[in-house]
Amino acid sequence: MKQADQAAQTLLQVADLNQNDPLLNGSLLTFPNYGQVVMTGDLHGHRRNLERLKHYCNLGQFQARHVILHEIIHEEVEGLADLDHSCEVLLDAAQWKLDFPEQVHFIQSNHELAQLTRHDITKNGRVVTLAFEEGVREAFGDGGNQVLEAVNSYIRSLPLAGRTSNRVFLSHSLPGPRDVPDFDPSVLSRVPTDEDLCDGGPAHALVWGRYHTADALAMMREWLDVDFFVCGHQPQDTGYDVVHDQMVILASDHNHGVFLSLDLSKPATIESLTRSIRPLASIP
Ligand SMILES: [Mn+2]
Repeated sequence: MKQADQAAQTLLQVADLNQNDPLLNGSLLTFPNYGQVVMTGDLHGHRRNLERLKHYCNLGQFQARHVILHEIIHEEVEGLADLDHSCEVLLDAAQWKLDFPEQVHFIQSNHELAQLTRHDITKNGRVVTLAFEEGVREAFGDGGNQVLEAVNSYIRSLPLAGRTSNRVFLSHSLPGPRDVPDFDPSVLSRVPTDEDLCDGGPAHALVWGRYHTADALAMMREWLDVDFFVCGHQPQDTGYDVVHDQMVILASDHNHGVFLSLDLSKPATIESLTRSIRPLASIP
């Protein structure tokens, strides 16, 4: 089979698995009261950290362990002329999902959403959505567009968030303080529409928000009926931050990156969440 056919087929299979995830209700993954969820921060094409996660999770051995990945694409490259190879990391993660469909989960992020809606994001002087497309065309030649279309199907299939039975909400981000009063939490109980996903829609707000205030988090806690949030999105040079004792922000896209292994069978506290954070560099 042609390399592009194979890549597209993998992504389409994963899109189908995402939409038919037994844990999915609407656009929310609901985790049981046993086992663990390994929550990550943004990955941004960090191949080595994905390898470390696979090594740590050891999903074949630990069948009650889940892992959530998000913002896998749009690699931070050294020079302006360097290619973005993050599609290879996405394909690697997709293969992990095919190997362990009930344990590997993906959720929506603003970079993936921007790739789908062709909303330009500029980082360090380059438009990352275009750099991604260029990287895919370079890797797959004439099959580039076929792979990009499959990437879009994958992105469209992504759940918006996860919720655990011990009352932790897992998402790429949360609506920013200005968007919280108008946020429509019922978006989590449906498959997001185009309107939900575009600027001004609740799914868009959920993955783009920054600088959360204590009041905004308190409101979200009440609406979502949760106690704590674990997210990525806001860069963390030292790996993580704790905001207003309610929200943990993780980064998994550099050498000081971390992940959080959440025990689903015990009540979660901000202390237990913080204690469960591990540096990726400690994993072989
Ligand atoms: Mn982000």
